[in-house]
Amino acid sequence: MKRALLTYGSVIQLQARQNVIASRSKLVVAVQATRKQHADTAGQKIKSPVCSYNEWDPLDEVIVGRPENACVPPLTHEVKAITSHQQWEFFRKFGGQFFPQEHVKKAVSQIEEMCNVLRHEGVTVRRPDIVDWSKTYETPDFKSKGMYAAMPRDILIVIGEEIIEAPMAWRSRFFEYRAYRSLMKEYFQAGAKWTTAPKPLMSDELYDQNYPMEYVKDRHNLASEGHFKQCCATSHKKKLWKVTNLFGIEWMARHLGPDYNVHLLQFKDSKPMHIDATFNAVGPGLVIVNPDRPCLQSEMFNKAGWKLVKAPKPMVPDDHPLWMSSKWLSMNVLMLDERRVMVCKHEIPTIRMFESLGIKAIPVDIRFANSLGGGFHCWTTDVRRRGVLESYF
Ligand code: DAV
Repeated sequence: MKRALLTYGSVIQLQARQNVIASRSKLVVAVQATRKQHADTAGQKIKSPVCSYNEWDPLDEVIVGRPENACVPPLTHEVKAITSHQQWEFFRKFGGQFFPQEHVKKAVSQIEEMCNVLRHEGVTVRRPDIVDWSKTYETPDFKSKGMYAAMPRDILIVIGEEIIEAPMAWRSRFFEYRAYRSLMKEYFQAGAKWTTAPKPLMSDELYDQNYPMEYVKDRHNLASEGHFKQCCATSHKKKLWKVTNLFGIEWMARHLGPDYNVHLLQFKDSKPMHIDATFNAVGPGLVIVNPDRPCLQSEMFNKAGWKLVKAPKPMVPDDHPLWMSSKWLSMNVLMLDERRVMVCKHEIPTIRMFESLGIKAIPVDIRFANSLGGGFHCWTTDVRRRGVLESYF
């Protein structure tokens, strides 16, 4: 029987020109699918340890990233395109070196505590391997070092019984998959379907060196002139994440096949990065939206009876370092099921919003970990949620 499902997806993040696929875990994809079980070579049904159809069914198993050995990315073109100008001095000074050690130590203990809370809530927690990210590496196309295995949501997505590994959009993240190899092999051997999407070469030609980095106004002009730059880029009209390109989306759509519909969502945002501090689907028919980044496809959701709830303003103090994100990590939450949400304990307005929706807040503090560029959603990848395919549109 054919059913439809809305899963959020790690779709395709890109950073480069049309002939590149780079992917990341954060686009909302609406999919229609027939649930299939994979058969082993003897034709017997085997159950996959990896299985998820949305982001709110009861969470059984999750991968939580690691701050250990995190290295500051060198200030390359693609990094400039999505980081705030105020941070560039930091990247210039520390690019290629470890993030400030005292800060990382605090992030490590906050993430350990987050793992403990998840376990206490009945979730199995898995971690990537510890890797030395300070090593310089070279491919025939570029040389880099870095960066970390802190944000598994950027690199891994589960759709049905398949786990898909995305190529990364930054050169400093090219070899990030190495931290997840042991886990991937284990899931594969236990019956998961495991796919790695094609990696871009990431040579200089891949990047649009003329993309206007300096002024947000220039980017707005680009949009109103109707230009559409794929590199580092996006316009007001077509928001692809700076880390998402059409080539990658096409790859994902074809890979998933005719049973799935992939919807492209567009947002007004001059600094687009990942979707989950912009638009976060937290329940069947419920999405938390960033009031500063309106979605151009809201109508599609309204028509289908979805409720779009505006996230309250974040409470992060101005002097707290956020090297690779905005303060909107406040809405970057993790659903443990439809009625429980892991949320920052300092974000009282966000906690109240969830409570008013009948969702119990599990407050945790990962502010030091936030500095590395993500909230609870970014720091995790859902491996297994108990649920079935449903139709939401
Ligand atoms: O502020 O929109 C969100 C998540 C980055 N991993 C932002 C960034």
